[in-house]
Amino acid sequence: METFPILFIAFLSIGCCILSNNIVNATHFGITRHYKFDIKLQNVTRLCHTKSIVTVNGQFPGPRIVAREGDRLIIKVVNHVQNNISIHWHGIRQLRSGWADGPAYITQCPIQTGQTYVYNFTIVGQRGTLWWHAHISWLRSTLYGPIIILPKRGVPYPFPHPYKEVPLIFGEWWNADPEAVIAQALQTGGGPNVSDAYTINGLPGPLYNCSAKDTFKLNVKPGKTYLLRLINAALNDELFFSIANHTLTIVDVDAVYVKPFEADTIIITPGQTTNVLLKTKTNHPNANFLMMARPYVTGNGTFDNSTVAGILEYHYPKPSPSIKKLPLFKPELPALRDTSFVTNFTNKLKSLANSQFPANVPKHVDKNFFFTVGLGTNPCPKNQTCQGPSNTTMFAAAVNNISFVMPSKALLQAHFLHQSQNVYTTDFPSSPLIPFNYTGTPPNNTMVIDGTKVVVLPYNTSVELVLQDTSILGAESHPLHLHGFNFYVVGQGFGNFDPKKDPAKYNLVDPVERNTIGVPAGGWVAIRFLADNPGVWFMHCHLEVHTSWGLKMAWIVEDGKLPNQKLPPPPSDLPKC
Ligand SMILES: *[C@@H]1O[C@H](CO)[C@@H](O)[C@H](O)[C@H]1NC(C)=O
Ligand SMILES: *[C@@H]1O[C@H](CO)[C@@H](O)[C@H](O)[C@H]1NC(C)=O
Ligand SMILES: *[C@@H]1O[C@H](CO)[C@@H](O)[C@H](O)[C@H]1NC(C)=O
Ligand SMILES: *[C@@H]1O[C@H](CO)[C@@H](O)[C@H](O)[C@H]1NC(C)=O
Ligand SMILES: *[C@@H]1O[C@H](CO)[C@@H](O)[C@H](O)[C@H]1NC(C)=O
Ligand SMILES: *[C@@H]1O[C@H](CO)[C@@H](O)[C@H](O)[C@H]1NC(C)=O
Ligand SMILES: *[C@@H]1O[C@H](CO)[C@@H](O)[C@H](O)[C@H]1NC(C)=O
Ligand SMILES: *[C@@H]1O[C@H](CO)[C@@H](O)[C@H](O)[C@H]1NC(C)=O
Ligand SMILES: *[C@@H]1O[C@H](CO)[C@@H](O)[C@H](O)[C@H]1NC(C)=O
Ligand SMILES: *[C@@H]1O[C@H](CO)[C@@H](O)[C@H](O)[C@H]1NC(C)=O
Ligand SMILES: *[C@@H]1O[C@H](CO)[C@@H](O)[C@H](O)[C@H]1NC(C)=O
Ligand SMILES: *[C@@H]1O[C@H](CO)[C@@H](O)[C@H](O)[C@H]1NC(C)=O
Ligand SMILES: [Cu+2]
Repeated sequence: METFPILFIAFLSIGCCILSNNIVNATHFGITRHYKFDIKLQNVTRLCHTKSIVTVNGQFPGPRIVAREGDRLIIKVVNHVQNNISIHWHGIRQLRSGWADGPAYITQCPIQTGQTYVYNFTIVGQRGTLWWHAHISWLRSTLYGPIIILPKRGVPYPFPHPYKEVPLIFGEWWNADPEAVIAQALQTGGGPNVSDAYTINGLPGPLYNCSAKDTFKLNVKPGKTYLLRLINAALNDELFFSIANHTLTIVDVDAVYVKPFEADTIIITPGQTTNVLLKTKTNHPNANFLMMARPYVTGNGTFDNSTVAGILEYHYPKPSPSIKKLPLFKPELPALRDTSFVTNFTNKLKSLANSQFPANVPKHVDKNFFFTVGLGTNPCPKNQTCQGPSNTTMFAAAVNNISFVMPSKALLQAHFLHQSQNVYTTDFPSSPLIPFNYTGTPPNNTMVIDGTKVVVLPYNTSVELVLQDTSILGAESHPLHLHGFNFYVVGQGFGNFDPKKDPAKYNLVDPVERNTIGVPAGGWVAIRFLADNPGVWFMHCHLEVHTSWGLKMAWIVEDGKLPNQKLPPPPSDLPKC
């Protein structure tokens, strides 16, 4: 069996996370890789605050999963903590393995204290970077880690082979317990307390008080190409990222290759991944360079306006100059609300669309959907004073004004066993019940409808979905994530989607293919996908606060007629509730 020489040391503050480079030769096809995830508490100190956090195997961030396209992963998760747990393999297509997808109460009941569940799935037709994270409440704030998918053995990257590969995973750190933060917000109806820091590989870096020793350092040699695997695991913030005096070449997003292009800064929403090539300077620069990330902001709410920094250090031959005495350069990041930068960047993302990596964009559409996404309100309980937009309302969020209520039984079991009664209804509206000027003056009534509603799709339905932001309580960008599929982003724009004019402008040739897309603030995005994967598939905003408020729904894709078009029965250890 092939093993990867991966060095992973939890809490290592320097130079962690370099992947071996000589692992892409010889022959290989589809082997099984076993991992064990022990969910347990670990004391961790950041920003001079020590707290006990929920981790996988005591590591923060969690362990990396490294596999090749075609491999099977068997991951045994054992829950040793008091919280209910479930783990999602974000972006993995889970073809006919929906029981392993992970969102709590959607595809499985949570793994309760003392219980074990084995996630079992294969990686089909994907190569790049994905990630795993807890998919229940806000536990993903500390339960997350990279999934590195190498091409099949002997298959090269469609770009120069990098000298080293390094995952960079952005996170969000609270000095308080994030579970208490979201519980308090849901109780008061107000916005949750914002985080205290952003992190790179768990480390906030030198721009925070009491944090300089917790700085991610990337030690590089001159004249080499490094592949950085960027993952935004932050809970509530889209991020700009840049490295001083270095240009990045974007080559892959959400585990799909893209036409390479260069940029000094990238934008990455929660849920997205981006592989970039970093070419180091030919000669020793006699300088150090900060890499920094800070938020792109669109909404009206408060946010964590801080900056995480790591350091790019060149490796000097001995006798080396004192690293500390070298000048330190800082990158220029776009302004917090620089939407034009974001639009410009996202417009450059295109599929390779060649014979080896075709863009299989659905050319015809069987079913059109138009979903508004945005905020709204629920009434404050009668005996309470709330902290929502007014003291009589609580914040809510919705898709087509339906704010999703988590069921107490998992949807997938209910669907599979034909026991949907009292769990979900199939009347999710395919367009808004009451049309309005979505990006104009909002309607007076901002109340949402609470319910557990789904859309049912026959097997192999070709779907077009337009996601339209609303200005209710302020226009805001929403990174929508679809489980179980990649989709093609065929169009986007600002204002209200115009079904007469906008489809004519669609890109059906080389649109980017991905699993998470930022719906532009005050705008829309059109995506297409083929519903070729039977199961129940969650779709939600990847800003965790919006998900908590109900910006989520599910698609049920029915079985097809052929045996290989049906969802197999659940594994025997599937958790119960
Ligand atoms: C964390 O620290 C507390 C207080 O010092 C201690 O009681 C506890 O055993 C520690 N937990 C772990 C998992 O090390
Ligand atoms: C994983 O799933 C495959 C295909 O269903 C099955 O053959 C295999 O036995 C499973 N392995 C484990 C450890 O559950
Ligand atoms: C949120 O912030 C407020 C104001 O600083 C504080 O009183 C409250 O305890 C915080 N809530 C949590 C759960 O930390
Ligand atoms: C880095 O960029 C700054 C600003 O563009 C420039 O002044 C400086 O000379 C550069 N430094 C190096 C070492 O490339
Ligand atoms: C965010 O911080 C930057 C400097 O770090 C400051 O210029 C800006 O005014 C702050 N913005 C907000 C909205 O707090
Ligand atoms: C958009 O990108 C192009 C090409 O890189 C550049 O020339 C232009 O200045 C960019 N515009 C904005 C608003 O960033
Ligand atoms: C409000 O009333 C409900 C039901 O009567 C009760 O369960 C809840 O604890 C009360 N909340 C407050 C804040 O008093
Ligand atoms: C709620 O807000 C209204 C008007 O904004 C105000 O008159 C009222 O006193 C507030 N109630 C409480 C309990 O704060
Ligand atoms: C919607 O509102 C916007 C902003 O107020 C306005 O420019 C636009 O004309 C309105 N559209 C329609 C169809 O009323
Ligand atoms: C909505 O509110 C505006 C002013 O706040 C008012 O003029 C209008 O009549 C209201 N519309 C409805 C349908 O209540
Ligand atoms: C949100 O902010 C925009 C400007 O940034 C403002 O026009 C709008 O009134 C605000 N909406 C709410 C609900 O606060
Ligand atoms: C854990 O999940 C079970 C099954 O849904 C539920 O009954 C229980 O209340 C949950 N426990 C906690 C601590 O959330
Ligand atoms: Cu959102």
